Amino acid sequence: MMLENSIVLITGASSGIGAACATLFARSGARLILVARRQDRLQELAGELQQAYGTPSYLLALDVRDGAAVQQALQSLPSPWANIDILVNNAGLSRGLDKLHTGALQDWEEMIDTNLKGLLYVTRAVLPGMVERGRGHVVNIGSIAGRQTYPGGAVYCASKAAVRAISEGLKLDLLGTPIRVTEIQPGLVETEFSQVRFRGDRARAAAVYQGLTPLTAMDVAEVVVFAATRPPHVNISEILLVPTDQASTTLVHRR
Ligand code: NDP
Ligand code: 8X3
Repeated sequence: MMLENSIVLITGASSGIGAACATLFARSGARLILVARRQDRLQELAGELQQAYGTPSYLLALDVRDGAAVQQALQSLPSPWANIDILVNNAGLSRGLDKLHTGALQDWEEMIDTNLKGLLYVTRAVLPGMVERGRGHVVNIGSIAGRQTYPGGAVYCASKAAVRAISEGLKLDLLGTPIRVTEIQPGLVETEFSQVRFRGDRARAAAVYQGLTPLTAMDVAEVVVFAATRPPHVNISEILLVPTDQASTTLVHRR
């Protein structure tokens, strides 16, 4: 599969794994639709990619939790941008690490609304065009947390288990079409993820990765691009990638 001039929509492109995906797809000659709430970050990234690779980008400052806004924005894409070839559903977050019986309802809603409902809204808006055109690939960023639950992570893990179920369901529903579905399940990746989880507590966030070598956002983006560049008859359904220092969600090796 050649990526030259493909249109790739990436949610959560303002940071971490999404920004790394944008960079690698840009390097491969794709055109990008970059989605996130922080428009200034998207503008900065788009400028860098334009300068480095001549990549054209279309920016959507969008909260994926807002189903109506997602539908409206994706239905009214200008025609050069309307035929999306690859959708990377990456926007997501965790909030807190509380026991379920002391967890904050607002944190649960934010995780479920973003990681699960947001992914559904974007997919629902993009997929009919792919089916109609007989061409497309949906890449969902799940997590090792969708396979193994860890203490204090029940709701985040549930939201990622849902991403796994939705990815499986999509593959079933799209059988008979050429549309491919991939779920990438990373372990620990050092991004802004833990800073968001701990609401800006940098010391607590840094401690998550202390003494081990985590994955980088680029490590994950390379796997996304690998999946997207297989021949059309090959569907990479799921990939679990973890740091060598991580054996499970709860077992890591720290030096
Ligand atoms: P970052 O915090 O660095 O990036 C998260 C991205 O999601 C940001 O671009 C953010 O943009 C976007 N986002 C969050 N909420 C919304 C929203 N409501 N609407 C639109 N965009 C939103 O974290 P990562 O890069 O690590 O996370 C990316 C994905 O990878 C997530 O789904 C996460 O669950 C998953 N993951 C992360 C792992 C890790 O260890 N880091 C491991 C496994 C999976 P903005 O705030 O500008 O809207
Ligand atoms: C993010 C990885 O283990 O911090 O999905 O939940 S973990």
